Amino acid sequence: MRQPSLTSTASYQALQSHAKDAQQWQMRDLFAQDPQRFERLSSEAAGLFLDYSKNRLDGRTLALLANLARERGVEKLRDAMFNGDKINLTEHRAVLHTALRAPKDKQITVDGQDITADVHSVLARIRTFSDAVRNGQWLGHTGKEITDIVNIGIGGSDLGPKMVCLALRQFAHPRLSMHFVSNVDGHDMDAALSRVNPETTLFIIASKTFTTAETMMNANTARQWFLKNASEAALAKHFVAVSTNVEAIKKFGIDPDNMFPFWDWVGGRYSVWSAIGLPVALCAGYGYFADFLAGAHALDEHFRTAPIEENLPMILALVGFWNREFLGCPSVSIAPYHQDLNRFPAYLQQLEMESNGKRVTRAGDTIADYETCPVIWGDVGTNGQHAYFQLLHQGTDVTPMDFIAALRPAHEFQNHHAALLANCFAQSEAFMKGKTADEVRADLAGQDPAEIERLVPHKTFPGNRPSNTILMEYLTPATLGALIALYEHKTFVQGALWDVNSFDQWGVELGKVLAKKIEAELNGEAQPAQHDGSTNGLIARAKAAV
Ligand code: G6Q
Repeated sequence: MRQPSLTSTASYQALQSHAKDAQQWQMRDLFAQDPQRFERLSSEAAGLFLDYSKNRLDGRTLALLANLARERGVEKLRDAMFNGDKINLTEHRAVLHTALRAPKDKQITVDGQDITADVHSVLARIRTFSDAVRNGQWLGHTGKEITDIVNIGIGGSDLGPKMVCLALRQFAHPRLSMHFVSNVDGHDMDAALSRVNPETTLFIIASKTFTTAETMMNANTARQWFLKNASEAALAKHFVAVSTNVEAIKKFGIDPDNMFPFWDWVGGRYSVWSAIGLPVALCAGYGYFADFLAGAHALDEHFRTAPIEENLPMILALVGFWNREFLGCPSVSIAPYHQDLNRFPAYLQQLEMESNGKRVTRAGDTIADYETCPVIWGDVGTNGQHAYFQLLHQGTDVTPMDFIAALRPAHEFQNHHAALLANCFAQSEAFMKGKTADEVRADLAGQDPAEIERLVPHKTFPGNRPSNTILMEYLTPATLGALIALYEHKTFVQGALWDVNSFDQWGVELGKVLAKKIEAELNGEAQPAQHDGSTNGLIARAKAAV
């Protein structure tokens, strides 16, 4: 169905004229004028608190943005997603990662099939298997307990479980070390294999399609490495698969009893809640995996039922949309002030950029008069402060920030935690307030006046730079589940506003096809094809180096 173009809608145009005023606003003034601003522009759900008061907007901006969301049918599309309608229009698929975390009694059907029953039957298998590995009942082929788990997968079959296992480090089983091999670069596999013993290692081959080139190459290498000192019969104790493709896993030599299925209505980057999350259940235990799902479900229920103005994912999406469309911000930086969330920015990079990095509408029209997904990037605080925060404070682009922190630590070094939170809050304050030329002059008072004037422009901070702060009490499986679901739904809402299909990723295909051709040429299995001059030259240099 073809929607009227975004920019032609009445609410978009109302926002455009409102933005002419808002672009002149100084956040310092907005805070001075409204002592209740923090209370007014903050909201809470599912164990997460969102402060969005340090943005260049006011109540009217939000009301206009909420009108736009209504006019663009965001709530209708949300309901269609939860309902299992095939909203992934280019792949004719339902989008039901929310069903993976729904309770047993929730009836959801796809093509007449009760998928909640399917989901819970796989969860029961995950529970039995992860319990057996963790409590030492599942043994390697020489009778030893498993000590190392190597997950082989890439993209959505890697980033989620890796990020979550790291984030839940404090809940990890003391005997089990987790390894993640994703890159086709042999150094990745080499590093993992050099740290593990085949007798005590369990490999998880995680691939929805079981055809992904990198994963297949890594899986075959792991299999050959394992078979150097073991028979084919021993594979059953050391190789399991997570996939939708039972035929391919049989061909690879994995017993279908060792396969944990999922379904085509789970997108790769939304799959950590499915059997792709098996490493999480192994590492943290099934109970915590269930808490992780429950945390996400709590956020789902909030997203499904709360009015737009109080709805965390809606607000986060609308504020981001405002910054992108009307304040012209080309990127968003994610700053978790929690070391265990150090892979969270990379996870969000895939989630948001693969979902909404699109340039045609759902009906296939080229988007010419508005911007879509900004670049998502970042790293943990306080590290980033000593690296790229310079640009964020004084560079020519304005980059909105998302600060994420837990109010209480899971360690006993209270002084570290106070220092961490102080830095987190100080940064958002500094981005918002900046430092005026007069404040710099006051700081330098007493020095040579000419030297002061020379330094003033360098030491001035423009401020007025937007940020959100997301707080939780502790980083637990449940709050982590809610946090990821918050960003999933933010991504959904923005995709709906931009009218793009957030659930396909055709843009990754071209490079895959070309790489296959070039690989054959590098291996001497195909005649050199006619590439452009640069590509020909690079191939020739690589061949000469062999
Ligand atoms: C995610 C993408 C992509 C995918 C990988 C791995 O949404 O589709 O990152 O997860 O390409 O695919 P397989 O799981 O099929 O190996």
